[in-house]
Parts: sequence; C-alpha cells; structure tokens
Amino acid sequence: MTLAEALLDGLKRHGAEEIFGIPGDFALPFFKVIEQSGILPFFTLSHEPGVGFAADAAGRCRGSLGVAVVTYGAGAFNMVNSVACAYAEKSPLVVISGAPGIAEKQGDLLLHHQVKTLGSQFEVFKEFTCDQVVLDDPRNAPEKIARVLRNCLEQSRPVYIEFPRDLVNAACDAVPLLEPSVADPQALAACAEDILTRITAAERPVILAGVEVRRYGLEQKVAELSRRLNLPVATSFMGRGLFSKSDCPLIGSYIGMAGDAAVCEAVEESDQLLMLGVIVCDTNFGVSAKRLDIRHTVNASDREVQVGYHGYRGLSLSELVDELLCQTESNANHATPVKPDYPRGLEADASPVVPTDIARAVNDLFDRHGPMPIASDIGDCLFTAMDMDNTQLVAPGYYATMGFGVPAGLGLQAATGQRPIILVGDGAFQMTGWELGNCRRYGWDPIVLLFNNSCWGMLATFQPESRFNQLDDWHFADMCGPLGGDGVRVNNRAELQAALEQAVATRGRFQLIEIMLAPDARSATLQQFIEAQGRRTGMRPG
Ligand code: S1T
Repeated sequence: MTLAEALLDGLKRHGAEEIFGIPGDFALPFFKVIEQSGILPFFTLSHEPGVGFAADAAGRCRGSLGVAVVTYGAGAFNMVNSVACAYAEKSPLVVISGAPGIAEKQGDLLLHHQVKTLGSQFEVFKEFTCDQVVLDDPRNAPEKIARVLRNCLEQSRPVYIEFPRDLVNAACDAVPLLEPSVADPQALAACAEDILTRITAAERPVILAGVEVRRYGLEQKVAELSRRLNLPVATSFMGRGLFSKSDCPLIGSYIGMAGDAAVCEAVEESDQLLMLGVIVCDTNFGVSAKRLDIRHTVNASDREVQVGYHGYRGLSLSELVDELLCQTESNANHATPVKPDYPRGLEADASPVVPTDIARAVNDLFDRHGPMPIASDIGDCLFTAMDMDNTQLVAPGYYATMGFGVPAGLGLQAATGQRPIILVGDGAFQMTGWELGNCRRYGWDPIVLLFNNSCWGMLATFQPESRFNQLDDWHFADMCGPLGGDGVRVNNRAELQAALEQAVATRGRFQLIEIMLAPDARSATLQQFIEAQGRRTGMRPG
C-alpha cells in the first residue's frame, strides 16, 4: 500500500470514522487519495476553524478519534485556535497537514505559506499537541503513526501529523496497533483500596464526573460504581451531558454558586469528593463558595490519581474505575437521589422571550418528540443549556472559544447521524455560522436556536458602559434560504413554540430560529456566574 493509504487505514483501525478538511496545493495529493480510496467518509467545510471544531466534536461525541486535514501554513495556522481548544478540553483530535515535498525543501527559494522556517509550523503545533510526527521516511512511518495515534487516544489530546506532498504515494507497510500502556497492578490495587477506605469512612461522599469519563467511554461503569457505593453524582460544567443514556444517581451539574444550590452544597460540603476526569478550572471552582479541601479530595485525571496529599502515577481513569469495580460488590439497595427539576410548561403567549423561556420550550419539545443531542457555543446560550434536560452536549465550557457551536453541530450530525439542536449567540454566529451553507450538500439538518440579543452579551454584562459591545441587527433568518435552509425570526413565546414545532416537522434542510432577546435579558445562571466571577477577579458586573 501507499503511505497515504496506510495512514487512512491506520486512522480507521484506531477508531476514526470520518474526515473533515479543506484542501490546498500542499495537501491536494493526499486529498485525492482520501476521495478515491473511500477508506473514510470525507466532508469539506468553508473555513479551517470550522474544520477543527467539527472534527473535535465528532471525536468527542463518539469517544474516538476526530480527524482534521488541512494544507500547510495558511490552512494549518487558521486552525490553531480549534486545536488549542481540543488540547485544553482533552479531545482526541488528529491534525494532518500537507507540507512541501522533501525534494522542494532543498531549493533556495522561500516556499509560499512559509512563515519563518519550514519547521515553524511543527514548532507551533508542538505546543498544544501531545505527540507529533513528520512522515519523512516511509520505512519508519507506520511505527511512528501508530505511536502518535495511540498517544492521541490514551492521553485524549490532539496530535499533529505533517505529510510532505511528494511521499503520498510512496510504498509503505500497514500501520500496526501497539499494545496499550498498562498500570502497575500493585499500585492500582493500592490506589483503589485507599480510595474505598476513605469513602467508607466519609459521611457525605460525592462523585464529581468530568469530561474524561466521556472521552474514555466510562459512563456506564461510573454509573455502576456510584450505585455500588451509594454515592450521588454531579457532573462538572464541562462534563454536562454525561450519563444522558445511563441509569445514574445524577443530581445535576456543579457550577459553584452560579448553579443549582443543592448541587453546590452537596459538592462543597462533601467530606470525600471523588473527582473522576474533571478539569479543575475557574468555570466551576473559580465560582465556588469555598476552596477545595485537598485533604478530603481524590482527583483522578491525566493518568494520575491524587489522593489527599499523596499521588499515584501512570494509572488511567479506565484502569482505576475497573479496579474500583473489582473491589466492590453490586448493590441493589442504592438510594435514588432527587432528580434535577428543569423548567417546563412554556406559556405560549405574546410576552417577549427571555433565555429561560428557551430552555422551557426545548424541554417541552423533548417531552413531545424525545430528547435531541445539543451542540452549544459559549455565551448565554451555554448557561441557558444548564436549564435544559440532560441530553448529550458538546460545548467549549472551559476554553470558552466562540465559533464552536455551529461547526460542532455539523460534526455531531456527521458522526452520529442524529439531528442536533445548535445553541449559538449572534456574536458567535457571525464567526462561523456560515458553515451552515454546507448542510445541503451532505443532507445535514440541524435545528439552530440563535440567541439574538444584538450584542456581545457576556461582555456587556461585565462592562455595560462600553458601546463597542453592541452589535448591528444582521437579520440572520433572512439569509437562510440561499444557504439551503429555512429561517424564521421570533419575537415572543407563542412564535417560539410554533417555530420549534415547525422546525422539528421539517426534515432535510437546516432550520434556523432567530430568537430576538432584549440586550439585558440573561439567564439566572449567567447572572450568578458573572457576579461570582466578579467577586473573584474584582471585575464588577453591571
Ligand atoms: N473571541 C473568541 C474566538 N472567543 C471568545 N470567547 C472571545 C473572543 C471573547 C468573548 C467572550 S463572550 C463574548 C466574547 C466576544 C461575547 C459573545 O457574544 P454572543 O456570541 O453574541 O453571546 P452572548 O450575547 O450570549 O454573550 C468570552 C467568554 O470571554
């Protein structure tokens, strides 16, 4: 086989199911093989940030590799922010960049797309990928590809593969599957014992589950563990959407003082907090009422387990959860905690819409038609999502990049075949909303709920005196026809409910509902979040 075929076949055998990309001359030969070989389905989008977000989301919601293929320089650098997001939020994204051929590199001309040196791009991506390879020798390429893909999956972080264009058709062996890294069994047993002793001695133990639980496919196992140990489970803000399909004693999502008070109390008053795969960051712990007490905390993430003041290294979350299950017995008498009570029952009247109405309308819709997965951007739409039923959610809850929602929704539909709801603010829609124009070609039909408050609302909350946070009214709904979808603008609750029904009933075209909101209408969660952040940082909300 050729090096390009070996790479595609290796990606597939490591769990990739599709590719997102935008070609360029340094990547054209590889794109030709992608198309002609048909080894993996292939989708082109319009702008590299969207490519990165779509591939990231595809990997996130399937719990396997997402793949983004771009050209050298202008293409790859355009995707830097998306890859940074994937690194920060632990998403197994494979970045493949075309590159100048080995022969071309010998000449004395500067090559187009070259910035400083021909190695500059490699150095930039090295900073936020967990492993990298340049495929400059077909003889050792299979081993190197295998190493990089294994690290991508094991560390659940992006990796970078640079592919010189003159080696695409070089003869090459197949990519092997390497043995997984394994923890020291004695350390693993001791660590699990240590944790279980602490939980048995505690009065108010709680599990806080984060994104790694999804990344490593552990939802069912963690749910079983919580039943066995009779522990309530909260998710982190980033982990929202976990356990949507498992029978888990879930009490809600922990966002410190910004979120549900009962969840906040359960986590912060716990005398043994078992954090599984949580990103310990300011979106949850920065707004907590009190600091984490390390003495009463177990923190398992990034293949390390910190138990109080001592740590165990080289243990994956999967191995730890398996070992904890080995050391516990099933428990038919576990308590069922009170389920979170999300708002429902929208009054379909002529009142203007506020963000909580959108959550209410979506929950009512789920009651009538069944739950749908959600892709959300950052903005009040994500805080409003905390009032929606706990369905599958992909969102940049930690890195907080705008522009994620729309392309992530497309990635979600491509990867799972399920029709998603996309939540996005008007500011974020201005960045990557145009990727919706690619739906028609691929038959994607997401339902987009555009929160149009005609401003950068989160920023205006912090600094209301600044006029630059006001945005123009772009009338997004009017633009949908030529893009291949249907758009409708709604001004009140009755129109919102009718538009949602119409959207669900219309398949095969994307449906955009432009929900007009007053600039100062914000969800209670965002208001509390900004106030709590303000107390911490000294920035006072308006
Ligand atoms: N650029 C990018 C790519 N990501 C960002 N998060 C920002 C800038 C800063 C930023 C926010 S929130 C926000 C900006 C500009 C306003 C978002 O406006 P919109 O999408 O309309 O949503 P809403 O009106 O609900 O706020 C972050 C978090 O610092």
